[in-house]
Amino acid sequence: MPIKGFIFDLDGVLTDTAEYHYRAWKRLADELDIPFTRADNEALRGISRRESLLLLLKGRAYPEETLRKLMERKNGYYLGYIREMTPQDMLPGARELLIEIRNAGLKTALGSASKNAREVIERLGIAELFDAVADGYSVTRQKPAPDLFLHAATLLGLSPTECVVVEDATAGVEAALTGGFYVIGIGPQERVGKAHVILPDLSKVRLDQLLARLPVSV
Ligand code: B16
Ligand code: MG
Repeated sequence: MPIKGFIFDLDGVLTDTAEYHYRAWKRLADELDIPFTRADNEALRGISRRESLLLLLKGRAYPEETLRKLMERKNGYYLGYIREMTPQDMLPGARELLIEIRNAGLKTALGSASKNAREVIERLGIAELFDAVADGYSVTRQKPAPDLFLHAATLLGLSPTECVVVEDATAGVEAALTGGFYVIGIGPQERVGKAHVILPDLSKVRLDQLLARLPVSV
């Protein structure tokens, strides 16, 4: 089946909000006196807010109400950081590829675990470049479950085998493969090695070359 649509992850693919997530989690961890490094933050890539908090707490138990307040506090810090985002914060080549895909008549969706995804794409000035948005509010089971990408494909009216998912996280690549999508992994082999195509980033990436590298049966 030919490719008819692309589903883009947000953080780590279109923009680098991982840095802001890191600063917000680090601030919370410092306040709680819990050690938290950039390496620890790497493990949170593509993981939901709640799962991220549980990883940060490293087994420390808190009542549900406290967990909710800690997530709220972290998100407040994060929102403060992303308020400074502008269209300049797109990662190299990402906007150009999105535009090229749309000009070719293919559909585009966002498939991000973030509950702040809509605000981020507004700030980046790319909200109009998506036919559909699937975000942290769209499904209950987060990556590595395939639900978010399956939801995005449904919104586009396409089947998984007609879609390419572009992801930077191990959990996201796994989610897309489980869902039966073609996957482009952005980042190092050890992180996205299971994807069909692996790229360091989206700079200078051309749509026709990308499609030619996918194992699509026509
Ligand atoms: P929020 P993505 C993910 O975005 C981030 O990679 C991950 O670090 C974050 O915890 C998650 O969104 C939830 O974000 O706290 O804003 O709801 O990579 O799926 O675009
Ligand atoms: Mg990501």
